[in-house]
Amino acid sequence: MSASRKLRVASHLLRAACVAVTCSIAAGAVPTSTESAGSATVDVTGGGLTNGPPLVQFEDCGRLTLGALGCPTITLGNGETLAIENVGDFRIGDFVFVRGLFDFQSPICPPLIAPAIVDNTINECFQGCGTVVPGVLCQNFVTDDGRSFALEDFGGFGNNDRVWVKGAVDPESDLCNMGFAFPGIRNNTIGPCFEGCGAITAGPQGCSIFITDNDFYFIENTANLNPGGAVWVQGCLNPESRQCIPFIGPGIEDNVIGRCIEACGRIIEGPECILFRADDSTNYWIQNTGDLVPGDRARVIGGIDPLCLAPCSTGVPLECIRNNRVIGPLGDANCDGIVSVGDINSFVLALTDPATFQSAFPDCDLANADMNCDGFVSVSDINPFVREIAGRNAP
Ligand SMILES: [Ca+2]
Ligand SMILES: [Ca+2]
Repeated sequence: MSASRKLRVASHLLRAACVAVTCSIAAGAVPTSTESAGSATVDVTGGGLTNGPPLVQFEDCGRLTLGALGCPTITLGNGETLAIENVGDFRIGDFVFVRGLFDFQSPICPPLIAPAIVDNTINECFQGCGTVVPGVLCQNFVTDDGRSFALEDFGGFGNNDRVWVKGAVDPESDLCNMGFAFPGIRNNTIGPCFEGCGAITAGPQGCSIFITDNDFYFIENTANLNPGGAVWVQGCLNPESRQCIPFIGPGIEDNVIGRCIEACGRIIEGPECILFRADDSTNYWIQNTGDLVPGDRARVIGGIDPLCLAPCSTGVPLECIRNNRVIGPLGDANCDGIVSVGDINSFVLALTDPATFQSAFPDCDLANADMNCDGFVSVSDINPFVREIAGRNAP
């Protein structure tokens, strides 16, 4: 293995260790340069790697993929792929939690002698944000998709905390401690949930920085998305992240990353759930619909979750918009929740005198009157407004 490859692998182990330590235990815990890993210990910064390093414990989530030589591999969030010994009943494309031994020089994918995960267990992976709730039988973690799990480690988080969790799904766990099986997540890490849109930019030491309207963070996974473009990120917020040594600062770790979306369209009734049909005719599953109902025209601002498979059978795979806010219904210029002839006067006011509009309707978003979704309220919104009023109030 080349020196640079060793360094990259070592840095991955270090980051993985940081996540396990600081995103599962109270903020401020100090990871040392020598991380204990199961019964083995590896010096991840010193010369330990060059003299026949011991096998170290490895656990992480990734996508099952097929390597160049036909060997099963796991592709991690940072794009690194590793050969893997046991895949169980899982198939290529599944998102799995792998726990095993990291062998720097494994022969499991001949003729290569390469880093691999051996002697591993494999489970479905859950990775994402949700909320801690007081369950009937035991404290629960409810995912944004509405699934309930007991957790092996709640990390001191309590009711209504918004948390990020990653771990191995056990459909019939005993984590509820009530003498019967309950879905659980084992070997989990947990931390505050970060989610939002921003931009990636180059930081010091080759690190990447994620910039939002208010703040900036070191960020672990940038995928191959172009710097500067608007991206959506969901991950574990570590207030004292050490992913960009020697700096210590707020960092988003173990994150997923996708496109940001801001689009206008209509809320529609899908076969099994409510969908958002953007003006370019693309349908999306949408996490938050606010008070909107099918038929409403709206502006949606959120992120495309690259890991989401829409829980809504439409015959075609749907992308999911998460962590979104909605503005609308568009045309509801007096903000009484419905689009009607009663909105005509307030629409004219929004068009002609925005300041007076805002003082007359302090809780109303001026964007409700931006019918053509160009970011401004102008005369070009008049025709679409009239059409919306006529269309929504047709007999
Ligand atoms: Ca109205
Ligand atoms: Ca407009």
